[in-house]
Amino acid sequence: MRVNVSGCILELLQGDLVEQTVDAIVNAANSGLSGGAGVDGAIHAAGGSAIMDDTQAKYADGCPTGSAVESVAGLLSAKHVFHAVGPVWNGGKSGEPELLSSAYRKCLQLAGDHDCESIAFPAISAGVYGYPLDLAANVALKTCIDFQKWHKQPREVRFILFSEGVFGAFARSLETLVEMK
Ligand code: AR6
Repeated sequence: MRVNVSGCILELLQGDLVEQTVDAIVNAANSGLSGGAGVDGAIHAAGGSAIMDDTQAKYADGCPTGSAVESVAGLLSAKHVFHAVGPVWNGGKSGEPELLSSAYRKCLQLAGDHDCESIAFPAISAGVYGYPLDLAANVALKTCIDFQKWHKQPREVRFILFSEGVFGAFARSLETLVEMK
């Protein structure tokens, strides 16, 4: 599923994030940047040790929730990995939507800073961190659409959704947001 937002592309694909060829791949990291399961495990396994070496050298204090930092992409088909730290779901009254939105926005800003035309996101916080899927999809897509309305870079934003269920939730959410435009 692909939509045009003010001349930029927003695309949803079902698949594996680490197989994407883009300028920047986004990791769903933890604030210690210490690696883990899910997307994080897959990125470090496929990208090799250069990614962890670079993040440890540059960000000894980690990265706060709601933000993101850049590293090399090692063996991945990308120029950069942006390590984004989404919130752990805690019922929704602890600032989760704002923190999730700001993690996405920071990645989109990093794409501009590093001259990236294309960026691929996972569904940040929607796995181990327990963010309800429909709500996570709405925040993710709304944040990207709002950003793309005002910025020309990155020109292409892809969401790589791991399963049919996650893809379906994002597709429904995108349909609703596009109708509301
Ligand atoms: N490609 C695309 N999506 C994937 C892949 C993949 N290879 N692998 C998993 N997903 P999660 P979080 C989906 O748990 O919720 C780690 O331990 C998955 O199905 O990776 O932000 C970190 O170190 C789900 O839809 O990220 C943190 O401690 C989505 O990616 C913590 O997990 C996000 O799930 C972060 O948790």
